[in-house]
Amino acid sequence: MITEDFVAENNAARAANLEDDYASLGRQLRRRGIDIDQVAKGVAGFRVALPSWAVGTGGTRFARYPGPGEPRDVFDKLDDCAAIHRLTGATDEVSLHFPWDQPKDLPALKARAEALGLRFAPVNSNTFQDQPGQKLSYKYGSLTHTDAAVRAQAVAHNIDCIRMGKILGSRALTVWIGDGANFPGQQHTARAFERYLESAAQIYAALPDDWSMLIEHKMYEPAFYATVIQDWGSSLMAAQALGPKALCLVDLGHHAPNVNIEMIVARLIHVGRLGGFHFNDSRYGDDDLDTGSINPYRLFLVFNELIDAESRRASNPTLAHMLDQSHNITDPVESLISSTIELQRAQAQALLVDRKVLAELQADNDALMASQTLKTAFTTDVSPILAKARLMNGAAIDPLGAHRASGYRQACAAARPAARGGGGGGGIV
Ligand SMILES: [Mn+2]
Repeated sequence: MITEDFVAENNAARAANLEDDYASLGRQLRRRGIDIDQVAKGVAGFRVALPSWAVGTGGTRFARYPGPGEPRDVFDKLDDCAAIHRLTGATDEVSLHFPWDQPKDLPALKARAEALGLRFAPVNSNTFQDQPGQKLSYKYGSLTHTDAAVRAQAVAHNIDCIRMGKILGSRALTVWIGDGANFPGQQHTARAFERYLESAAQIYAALPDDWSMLIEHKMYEPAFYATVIQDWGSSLMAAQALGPKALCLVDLGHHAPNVNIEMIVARLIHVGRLGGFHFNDSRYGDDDLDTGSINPYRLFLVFNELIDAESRRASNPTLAHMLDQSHNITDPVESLISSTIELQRAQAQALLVDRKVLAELQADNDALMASQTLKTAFTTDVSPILAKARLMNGAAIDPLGAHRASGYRQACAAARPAARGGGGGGGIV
C-alpha cells in the first residue's frame, strides 16, 4: 500500500524545484493581476469521483486483455481508489455500479471505505444487461419496455439501488438506460418516451429528500437507430417533468462528433439543471478514452463555462464530478491519476481567464482578442500550481512518478493472483 510516509519521502526530493517553479509562475501571473495562491487554493478544493468499474481493465467488444493485479472484488477496488487518492489528493469519492459492486455486507463496505478515507458518490443502476437468475430480460428495453412487468422489474432495481446507496451514505442515483431501437419502426418513439417518464416517476418518488436523480443521455449504443434518452433535450424534458431533484448528467462521450458540449453545459446551467459529469475523452464516438488525452481545449472550454457560472453566482445545484473511462491498454490506476490531473489542469486554466477583460472584449465585438484571452489562459503551463495544490492536500508532487516508484502494481499482482478473465466493468456507460 502507498503510505503517507512514502509520499512525503518522494516529495522531499522534488520540493525545492517545485518552490522555484511556483515562485517563477507566481511572478508571471502577478504581472497579469492574478494571485497564484488563490488559483492553487481553487485547484486544491477540486474533487472528482472515481468510477469503481474503471480500476479494472475495461475492454472493447472484441477483446479484453486483463492487466496484472486487477481488483477481484469491490474491496480491492476501494484499495485502488485509496491509492489514487493518496497520490492525487482529489479523489476521495467512489461511484459504485450495482449489481457489479453488490457485496452482501453493505455496512462492512461502508466501514472499509471510511477506514480508507473514502466516501460514496452517486450510485449507478444497471438495466442494460441481464444478470444471472434475473426473471425478465432487458433485451428489448427496461424502463421503456413494452411489457409492464419488465418495466416494474427495472423500476424495482433502481429503487433497490437507492436503498443500498442510503446505507452507504450516497446522495444520488445515476440512471442510464440502453433502451432504444436498432430499426426505424421497431419502437413507437413517442410512446417509448412516455413509458420512460412513467417509470422514472416511480423511481423519483422513492428518492429521499436530500437525494438527486441524475439522468444520463446517450446518442447511440447499444441501440444504434435511436435511443430513448438520446440527447440533452430529452434529458432536460425528463428532468423538468419529474421535479427539482431530477438533474441532467453530461457524459462527454455521449454526443455526436463536433457537438458543442460547452454550449450544452451553459444551457443546462441556465435552467439550473446541470447535475454533473462523466468525464472522458473521445475521437470518434463514445470512445471512453482518458480525460484530456484527445481534446484538452474542449475540456478547458467546459471548465471555462463552470468557472464563469461560479463567478456570476449562477443558480445551479452542486455538481457531481465523476470520471467514466475504459482503460484498455494502460494501468487503470495510472490512467485515473493522469485524468484527474487533466481535470485539475482545466480547472486551473479556467481560473486564469481574465473575465473582466473578456467581458469588455465581448461588448466591443473584438472576436480576435476575446479568443486570445481564452488562449492566454489555456496555454499557460499551470503544472506548478497543480503540484502545489497536491502538496497542500498531502498528496504527491509527481503522482505518476511516485506510483511507479511505489511498486503498487507489482504488490497488487502478488496479492491478487486470481484476476478474473472478463465481464463486469468495461466503461460501457
Ligand atoms: Mn457515463
